[in-house]
Order: sequence, then structure tokens, then C-alpha cells
Amino acid sequence: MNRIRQTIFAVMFAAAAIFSPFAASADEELPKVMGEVKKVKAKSGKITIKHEPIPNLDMPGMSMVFRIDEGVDISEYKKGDAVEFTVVERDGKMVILSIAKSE
Ligand SMILES: [Cu+2]
Repeated sequence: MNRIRQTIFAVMFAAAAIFSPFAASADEELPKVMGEVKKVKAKSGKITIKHEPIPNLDMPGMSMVFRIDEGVDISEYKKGDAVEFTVVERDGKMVILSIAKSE
């Protein structure tokens, strides 16, 4: 009886995780990461940022190149800008989903 109950809960939990509408809108749950722009290559969609630790990627602070998601405009950014952004890993690349100047 106990095992059946455990199985039912496991199945329900898995189903809830798969069908949860929140699974698709993870952007809002992503932590905002602070950083400083080091280099911008708007045409090729790359931006180098010296960033603070990124909790959702388990990454310590460092300077590195990021890709930007479709629709994200980085043409107005330049070296020295303080920024706040959200990022995910997609196919082994770090992709910025949202970015804004801070301060
Ligand atoms: Cu990094």
C-alpha cells in the first residue's frame, strides 16, 4: 500500500513538473546578474562582460563572452557600462535573455 502511494505521488510529481505552465516561462525566475561590459560585437551578437557569480549556472565571477538571444539589442552598450542581465546555457553556449543598464 505504501509503495503504491509512493508511486502515485512520484507520477503526479513528474506530471506536474512536465505540464507546469511555469516551466516555459523560466525567464522571470532567473536571477539577475551584475556585471561590467568589456567589449561589444553587436553585429555578431557577442558581448564580453566581467560578471558577478551566476547562481543558476553555478558559475563564479569572471570575464567572459556571452551570446545574446534573438530580439536582444546590445548596439547601445559600450565598454564600461554597468549592466544587469539574465543568462541561460543553451547547447553549451551562454545566452543572455535580457539585459539592462544599471545605476
Ligand atoms: Cu562566466
